[in-house]
Amino acid sequence: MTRTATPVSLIGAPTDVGAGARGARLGPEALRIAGLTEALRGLGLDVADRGNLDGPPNPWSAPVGGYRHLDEVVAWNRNVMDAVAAELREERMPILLGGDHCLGLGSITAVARHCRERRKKLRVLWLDAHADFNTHEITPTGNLHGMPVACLIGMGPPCLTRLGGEAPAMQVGEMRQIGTRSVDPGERQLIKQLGLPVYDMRRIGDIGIKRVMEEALDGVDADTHLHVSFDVDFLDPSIAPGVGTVVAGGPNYREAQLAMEMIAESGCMGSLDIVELNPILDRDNHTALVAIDLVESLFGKSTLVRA
Ligand code: 5AB
Ligand code: MN
Ligand code: MN
Ligand code: MN
Repeated sequence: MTRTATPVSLIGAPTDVGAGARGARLGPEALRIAGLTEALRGLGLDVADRGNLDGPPNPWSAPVGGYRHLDEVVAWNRNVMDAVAAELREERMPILLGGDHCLGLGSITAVARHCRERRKKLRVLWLDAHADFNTHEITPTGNLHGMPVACLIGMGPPCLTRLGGEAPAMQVGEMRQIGTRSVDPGERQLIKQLGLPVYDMRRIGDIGIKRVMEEALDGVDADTHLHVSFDVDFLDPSIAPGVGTVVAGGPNYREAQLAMEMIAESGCMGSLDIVELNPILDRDNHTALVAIDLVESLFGKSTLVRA
């Protein structure tokens, strides 16, 4: 029996207010031009492109009190949260096209609220070279794309931690970080102190991406809403150079593809962020094409010959 796939909705959030480099604001167009809608339709999915959200421009100013562009980040995240919530209410799968990763806060806040309303378990897979676990006290940059995970578990300014009303939006134990390889000293301490589950690159090297994904997906069942937050800098820069913060030593093409295939096989993905793509730093929009290939795997394109 074939299950009817959930219809998907693309939501563009063209901003880089949370980032340290400009250019992620062009991410949604780069993904569209590289053929995201066509690729998903090619897999038989019902795709609606909702266009781009609006929000304040990037003031490109210095951090104040440990935060850069806090008001702008709040405004964009409110819009993202509302747009993601609207799709979930209509039983559609929201795909957030970032934009920088501060937007994961709005997206996951909406998803977490949806899970509470529907009494579903939440599991967030944070595919990223970075932990994004800074607070205003320990951040080396003040850039809010390095803080969404801390905000989600209730550490941060109330305007962000209480974006959805209640704080915290989610518990540390509901997240699995995968591909981590660049962690600031303060983040490292906090990860240890709070027990954030992290599958860093060393772990992937030690036990392999297959075991890592089995463990990260352990306990995910029909009652689970799986949210995938795909920071494109998760990928090794040799295959994905078009991101603001490249870190060498990431998953290669096949490792990333297998990770995505295994997520697809869980059948539980209910929402997705594609963030941090920076076409200004890319060549011929190649990184967008790689990201789309991998998103196709997330939606069930298989390398199994006898599939
Ligand atoms: B990304 C850094 N840890 O906080 C910071 O790309 C980098 O969303 C954050 O993962 C990278 O500024 C944020 C040095
Ligand atoms: Mn990130
Ligand atoms: Mn990152
Ligand atoms: Mn980045």
